[in-house]
Amino acid sequence: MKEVNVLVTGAAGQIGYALLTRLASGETFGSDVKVNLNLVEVPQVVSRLEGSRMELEDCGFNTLGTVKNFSDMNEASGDVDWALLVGSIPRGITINGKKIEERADLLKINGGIFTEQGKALGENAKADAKILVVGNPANTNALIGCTHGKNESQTWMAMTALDANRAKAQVANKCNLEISNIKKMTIWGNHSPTMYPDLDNAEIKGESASGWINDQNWIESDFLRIVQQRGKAIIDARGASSATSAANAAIDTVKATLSETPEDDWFSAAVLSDGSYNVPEGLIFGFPLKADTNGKVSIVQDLPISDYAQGKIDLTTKELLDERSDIQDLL
Ligand code: NAX
Repeated sequence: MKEVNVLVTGAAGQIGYALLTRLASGETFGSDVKVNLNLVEVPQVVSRLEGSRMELEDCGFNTLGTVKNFSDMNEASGDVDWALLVGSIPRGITINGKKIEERADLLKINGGIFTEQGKALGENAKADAKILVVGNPANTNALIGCTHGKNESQTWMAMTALDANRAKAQVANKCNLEISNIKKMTIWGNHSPTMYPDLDNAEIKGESASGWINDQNWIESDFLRIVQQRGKAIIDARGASSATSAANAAIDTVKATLSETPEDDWFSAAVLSDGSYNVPEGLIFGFPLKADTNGKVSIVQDLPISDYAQGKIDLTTKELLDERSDIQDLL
């Protein structure tokens, strides 16, 4: 049986809990691949992972390989094919008597974490490892990790698939269509309320989604607001942030790179900008992506961008440039 080594940080958190069974069950990597899991947590919490390990064992998956618990990223990173970096310090936590509310503080604290994690993965993970950052602020955390990874053959991504799935769901509701009819959804920019979900280049049954919907007022007001604020709406309703849907989006992103992307579709994640669409080089930016048969990820080129869309893309670009300047000393 083939094997895949998958590292998950924040594995005892709520997204981690929803993620592990889906990684181990055969659903993600296939029924002929054994999944070895390296679970990583902060030292105070690492003992809880033993409970997760026991539950995974009790699921009886044929595809479950080893499950190892770590609080040291260097030890956990050895020969890893995939790293899902879910753990981070949330807004509102109190550290050394100070409540962390400001974005700049949050960026700095998480920056320290991602510096170490990036180094560990760059040195120890496989040369073709893929790294998906879920922990917020995801794009800038990925930028820090990628910079310190110093390993150009590895692929760093920040997750925007949840935003893309949210956008597809809203369009499906609006048009009374099954979700599988909605393809080529792009989330441009940051995983934050400035993200831009693009309906001009998304397609419904091969036609531009914005043309099909034919209601620009809905697109520019309701649709944009609902997608951009969906995370907050879920917190307000559930009393906790998205977990099942976030884990699902991480699985979608992994799966999207495991085989060649179909001709009539693409997927959404944030990757290192190479200057495509005039996005400054070196930002981790949400783009439309395709994977080839070897799992190599590239940015879909030459999509038309309207003046309206460009204004939105400029806004999210500015936010990412501001975030980068807040953590410049960590790069
Ligand atoms: P939880 O607070 O339930 O779990 C986070 C876990 O990470 C905790 O168990 C904590 O001990 C661990 N952790 C913290 N620092 C760590 C480190 N240095 N190494 C290893 N583990 C560490 O949060 P959860 O709801 O699971 O969310 C995790 C992250 O995902 C948050 O940053 C959250 O903001 C982010 N999200 C990102 C989304 C995206 O689309 N990119 C959407 C969902 C989610 O909000």
